[in-house]
Formats: sequence, C-alpha cells, structure tokens
Amino acid sequence: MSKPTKTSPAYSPPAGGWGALKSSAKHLIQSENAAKNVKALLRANQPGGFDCPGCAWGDSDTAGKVDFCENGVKAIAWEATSKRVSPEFFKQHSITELQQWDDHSLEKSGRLTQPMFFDGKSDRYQAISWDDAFKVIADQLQQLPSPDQALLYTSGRASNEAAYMYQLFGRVLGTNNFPDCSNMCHEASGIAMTSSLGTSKGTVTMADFDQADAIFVFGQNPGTNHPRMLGTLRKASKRGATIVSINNLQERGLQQFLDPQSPKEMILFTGTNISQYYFTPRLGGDMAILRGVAKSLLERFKQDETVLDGVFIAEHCHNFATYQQSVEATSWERIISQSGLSRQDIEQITDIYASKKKVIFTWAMGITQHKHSVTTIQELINVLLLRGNIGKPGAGACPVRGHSNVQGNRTVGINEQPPMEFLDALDQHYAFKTPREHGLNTVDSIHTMLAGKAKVFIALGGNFAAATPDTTRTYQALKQCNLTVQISTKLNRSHLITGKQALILPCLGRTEIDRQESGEQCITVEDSMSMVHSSTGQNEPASENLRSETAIVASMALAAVGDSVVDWTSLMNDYGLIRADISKVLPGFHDYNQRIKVGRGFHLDNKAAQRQWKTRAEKATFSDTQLPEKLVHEVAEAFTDKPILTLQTLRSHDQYNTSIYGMDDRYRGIYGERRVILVNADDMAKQQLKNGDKVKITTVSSDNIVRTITDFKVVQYIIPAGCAAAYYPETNPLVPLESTADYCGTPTSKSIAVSIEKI
Ligand SMILES: Nc1nc2c(c(=O)[nH]1)N[C@H]1C(S)=C(S)[C@@H](COP(=O)(O)OP(=O)(O)OC[C@H]3O[C@@H](n4cnc5c(=O)[nH]c(N)nc54)[C@H](O)[C@@H]3O)O[C@H]1N2
Ligand SMILES: Nc1nc2c(c(=O)[nH]1)N[C@H]1C(S)=C(S)[C@@H](COP(=O)(O)OP(=O)(O)OC[C@H]3O[C@@H](n4cnc5c(=O)[nH]c(N)nc54)[C@H](O)[C@@H]3O)O[C@H]1N2
Ligand SMILES: [Mo]
Repeated sequence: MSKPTKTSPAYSPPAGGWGALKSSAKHLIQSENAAKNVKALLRANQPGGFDCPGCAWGDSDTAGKVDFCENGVKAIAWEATSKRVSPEFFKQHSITELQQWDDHSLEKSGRLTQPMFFDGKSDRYQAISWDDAFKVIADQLQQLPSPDQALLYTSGRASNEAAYMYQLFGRVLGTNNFPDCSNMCHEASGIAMTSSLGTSKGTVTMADFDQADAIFVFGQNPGTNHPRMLGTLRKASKRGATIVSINNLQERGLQQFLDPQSPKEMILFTGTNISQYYFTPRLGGDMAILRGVAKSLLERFKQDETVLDGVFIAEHCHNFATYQQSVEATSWERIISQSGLSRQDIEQITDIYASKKKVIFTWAMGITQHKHSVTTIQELINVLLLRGNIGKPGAGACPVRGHSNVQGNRTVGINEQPPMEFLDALDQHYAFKTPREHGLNTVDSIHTMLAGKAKVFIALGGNFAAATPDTTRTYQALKQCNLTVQISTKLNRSHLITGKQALILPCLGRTEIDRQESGEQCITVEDSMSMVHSSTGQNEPASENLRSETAIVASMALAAVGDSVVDWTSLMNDYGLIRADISKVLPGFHDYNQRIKVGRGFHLDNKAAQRQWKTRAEKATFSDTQLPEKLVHEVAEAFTDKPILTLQTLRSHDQYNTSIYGMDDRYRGIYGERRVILVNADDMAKQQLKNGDKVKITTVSSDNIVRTITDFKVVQYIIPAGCAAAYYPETNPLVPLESTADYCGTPTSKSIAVSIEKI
C-alpha cells in the first residue's frame, strides 16, 4: 500500500491556499468585528503581541511578517466576536431550554459578560456579584469533609501565571486533584518519554526542522489542527528533506499545501508536495510498524554495521540486549497483521529511515489515544535510539501538543501526580505542607463523582461535560456534585450540566487587555518546543465585568483559604511577582521577568536533547515490551456476532475541540453536517449499506451498559477495511469510561469497537 502521494477523492486543491483565505475571511466577517480582528491578527505570535490561542506549534522567526493561519483566524474571530451572552440572555432562556441547543449554537451566542449563579431552585442562571460568587465557592469548599472531595480541572489555554496560582490554591487547600485536558491528550507521550528518555517533553526545537533529512509524521492532521506546522514542513520539503506520513486517512494537508503566506504560490496556484511517502495503517497499527522497522534494522545490521549507531547505543543506552531479544521474538506475521501494512511497505519505511542521518518523528492524537499508546511511543523512541536520533541537531522526538499552553500548565504544576522535588520547593518557598498523595486524573474524577465522593468541581476553562468519555455517566457524575464552577469565555455544555448549584465565571480571553492594580499585564506560555514567551492582549475586554483567570483564581483562593500562606492579592496585582515566585520554585526559570522581554523569550533546558538522561538507569532506555496480544476489534469479537468496526473519533476542519465553528470539513469533502461516519466500501458492501444511509452506532463492550448514538449518515471513504471515523464530541457517548490506555488512563478515543446498524 505504499505509494507516492495520492490525490484525495474529497478535495483536489492543495490544503491552505485560497480555500483557507476564503474561510478565514468568512469567519472574520461572521465575528462582526472584522476590522478590529484583522488588526489583532497582525499581532499574533509576534514579540510584544499575543500568543495565538489556536495551537501549541512553535513560532517561526517571522518578525515583521504575519504568523497565523486559518486555525488562528477562527480561534481569534471566535473569541473576539461582538455577540454577548448577558444576564438578559439567561432571563430569556432557561437551562432546560438551552440543554436542547447544539454545541455550535451555544458557543455562537457570544461572549459571557457577567458572573451567573444557578441556585438549584429555579431553572435559570441569575446574575451574581463577584464577591458573592467567591463566597458561594468558599462556603462549599469549607463544608467538605476532606479537601480531596474537590476537583480542580484545567484546560490547556490557561497562562502559566493562572495555572501556577490554581495549583497553589489547590495545594494550600490540601489536594492534588488536578484532572486536566492532557489526561485525554498527550499523557501517554509524557509517561513514555519520561521512562525512556528522562524527559516528558519533545527534544527538538524549530531550528531542528531546518536541518532534518527526514520528518515522519505519525497520527496527526496538521492541515487542520496545526496549520503553521505545514509551513515548517513545506520549507523542509522545498529544501529536499523527505517527509513521510503515517495515517490511516489520506489527509489533504499532508499531501499538498499552498501557503497563503507565499504570494508566489498563491498567484501561480502551485502548492508544495508535503509527503513524498504516505502509508495508511490500520487504527492502532503504528507500534507494529515501528516494531517491523526495528526488526528490519536489526536484520540489516548483520550485514551492515552502519545501520545502527553502535557508538551511541554503547555509550548512551540501557537495555539494548533485552530489546533485541524482544524484537527477535516478534514474528513478521504478527507485525503485518497488526500494522495493516505489507512487508514491502515496512521495508520501504526502513529504507527511508536507514538512509537518513538526521530524523525527526512527530506525533499527535492518532498515537496517544489507544490502549497501547504508551508502549507505541516507547517503540517510537526505541527506533529513534537505534540510529542515535536523539540529542543531535536535526533529529529527535516531537509530540505536537494541542492546546496552546498545555505544556506550560504541566510545567508549572498542573499535575495530579506532581514530582516530589516540586512539592518540596513549594513547601520551602511558602512555608506550608503540600499534600503528598497522588490526586485524581480526568477519568478517575468522573468515577469519584459518580461514587458521590467528590462534591465540588471547578474548571479553569474547557468543556469537561462534552470533552470527556461516556457522556451519559459523565453527566450523572457532574449532577451529583454540590457545586460546579466554570471559568469560561463562552457558553458551552458544561454550564448546562450542573451540580446542585452552579456558577459561571466569565473571564478575559488571550486577545484582551488585562489591567490590574500595577498596570497592564502580560502573561506567559510555553509551546511544543519548550519556548517560554510572553503574550499581551490587544483588544478591549468583551465586557467591563470580566476578570482575568489569574484574578479569579486569586480571589477564589483568598475567599476559601485566606492569605496566611500566600499573599494572593499582591500576586494578582502584579503578575511579575507570580513569575518571580515561579523562578524560585522551578528550575529553568531564573530571571524569568527579564528573559521574556528579549526577542521570543527563552528555551527551557531539555536534558535529553543534550544526551543527559534523567532515567532510572541514567541512560536512554530501550523499552522491551511486546506488541499487544490483541487489538480492540479482536477483543470485541468475544462479545458479539455482528461485524465490528474500530472507530476513531477525530476533529473536523471547522471545530476547535468542543467549540464547533461550523458544519464543514472542507479537506474531507464533507459539507453542512457533522453526524457522519466514514466507512470503507467493502465494509459497507458487507452490511449492504449505501452512501447516505442513516445508521445507529453501538459500542461493543463486555459490560452491560448500552452506549448507542443514532442518526448518523454513512459516507463511503478511503479508509482501511475494518476502520471507521466520526467526529468528536458527538461520539463521546460511545467511549466507555473503563476503556483507557494502559499506564496513563487516557480514554481510547481513537479505537472503540463498534457495530453499526441501518435505521
Ligand atoms: N483547528 C483545530 N486545531 C486544533 C484542535 C482542534 O480541535 N481544531 N485541537 C487541538 C488539540 S487539543 C489537539 S490535541 C490537537 C489534535 O491534533 P490531531 O492529533 O491532528 O487531531 P485529530 O483530529 O484527533 O486527528 C488525529 C489524526 O490521526 C489519525 N489517526 C487516528 N488514529 C490513528 C492511528 O491509529 N494511526 C495513525 N497513524 N493515524 C491515526 C487520524 O486519521 C487523524 O489524521 O490539535 C490542536 N489544534
Ligand atoms: N472522543 C474524543 N474525545 C476527546 C478527544 C478526541 O480526540 N476524541 N480529544 C481530547 C483532547 S486532545 C482534549 S485536549 C480535550 C479538550 O478538552 P477541553 O480543553 O476541556 O475542551 P475545549 O473544547 O478545548 O474547551 C472549550 C471551552 O473553553 C472555553 N475557553 C476558550 N478559551 C478560553 C480561555 O481563554 N479561558 C477560559 N477560561 N476558557 C476558555 C470556552 O468556554 C469553550 O467553550 O478533549 C479530549 N476529548
Ligand atoms: Mo488535546
């Protein structure tokens, strides 16, 4: 199945190009704030400007040039809309009524303007003052029999300053319960890389992409989700680097890209070919591919010693011999059946890999949301190690993060399993005793709420009710809380699935000016390449009643835990003081306030990138696990006689996670609807399904819980047999809470065994 790039049946122009410009213009106009937003866009990702809330891709060195993409335009236009959800709106619409609205209509209603309270008695939110809102939270927290009955969720858009204050608040309160979006996202990357390399972060910088001989893109759709990465890949491809995509769908952006920022390409309408090679494995087949590459390399090594980097392995690596045995014990038959690729494909991948001196592997959700994600990423690292592709220029491991500051949130302490050194540093700096027991991750939090053992749920951003798995049970869980609190910019599902009482606390967005007592503030974020830089909002706030996330967290903390341990008010008045605290507590942040003023900020040291290994063995460690015994469809066969499909739940081109901007998925040729399931022609024939037939989709699992969603339209699509794809969050009711990745608890959103039935 290996081939040079094939044209997608769905969309023939290159990704980007005039289509992207047209779509950007449409979203700017719909924001009803076009002129203001164009001005704002010119400041996106520029020194002194704001960090685009679109994604976590690194900034290129484009001082003086624009550095944003269609994704960023949508994110900014969506935040900087002129529409408002005021107290009047809540007078007009009851909670029960709003529950009937779809996600698109909810968020499209505009920016939240005022704190709102649902007191559990009427069916409506009513305006409340900020002080009274903080009092409600403090009362509820103080009534808990244990601080561990509180859950503090974070979505990765919060700034370093807000996230640091939030974790400090939780720990002064006495809990490590910090479920966060990364539990559903790149958790597996952190866990795998920590055990193999002693770092949870990527080892490359933007400069490495300029030097790599080959870049392998695993399980990622940058054309939609990280469009600025396409600019980087385009540049690499133009200078002759080989780009290889491994993805079960033939994503348009990975095939051809016409850079809207290149006038020449735009006028001549000639895009750049991105991937020279494109392989389409079955869902969950990547570990088997990588194992195949390792097996082939080890076989070739017998004839040609230069195939492996023997000096690097001898000097820097641990456990090679055991790994070698483990690879030898894996049969080709198993590798081929599990990967869904042929032996020739795998040999071809090995040819490319072995012929290049400097190689980068990037990956995202197609790798991290499977049952065996941690071992798959360990195998990615194993293959990199075999040829010394860690810790040299132009080579390395690059987990491409999602939310624009999800990496920074972890760095500053949003972690339900915090490192002991970090807690020790907090104890020392603030003179209190941090809780030491591990807290709850996202899925465990839902179980705990369901069991009635967590009663106050606070969310710093995000849309927990919609983003999490097993929707029916998640709703039940949230409803059992005494209080749910959402710190948000826009109305979403999580405001409507309430505890006995609920609060909506409206906050400033990234694009807005943040004024505190000491003057206008900047915040800081960290991108996927560990660059920390500042971000300064440019727009006037959507309402004068909004507060910054940092100020909301500080006021909540002051009301709930007082100021005997931390002087919340001073920190809130001047974020420079928060950064000064961070620089004392966390390594790598010395002179934080000074260094963010220079250029594009500073790079956080990555020991693995310098070939220093903070692993147990103090070496880069080969992981010797075997391929999974069975993939999900094989496990599911025991529970049903019906034909089984493995379903991946993914993003369309017109959404940002649970924020649905529109109903089109341009690059996949789907327009005007989201309730679709992409199925292979043979699978359709087997079940006598025609294009456009309506089906219900049911999870196949061993428990007695029925998980069904209905009224989905079948779309015939080029996808490996036995695999299917449909959009998130509509499909979240299908993901069992119990179906999580080994060692990291991430819901297996990219491999759910389902059956489909015509309705
Ligand atoms: N516009 C926009 N930008 C975003 C987001 C958004 O929703 N919209 N979300 C942000 C966030 S939080 C994140 S985490 C990232 C997500 O970025 P992505 O990881 O690109 O997101 P998904 O849409 O989930 O796409 C998964 C890709 O992996 C492929 N895939 C699925 N399973 C497998 C597999 O088993 N093997 C292989 N090889 N491929 C597989 C799918 O076909 C798809 O191309 O994007 C961030 N940026
Ligand atoms: N089935 C399935 N489920 C998934 C995934 C999948 O691929 N498939 N992906 C998972 C992944 S990778 C992730 S990261 C999670 C995402 O989970 P979350 O991060 O919880 O969800 P989002 O949809 O990004 O959150 C959107 C909301 O954030 C609020 N918001 C936007 N900007 C700001 C801001 O600046 N500040 C504040 N306070 N609020 C703001 C708005 O109110 C908006 O409604 O979902 C996960 N769930
Ligand atoms: Mo994510």
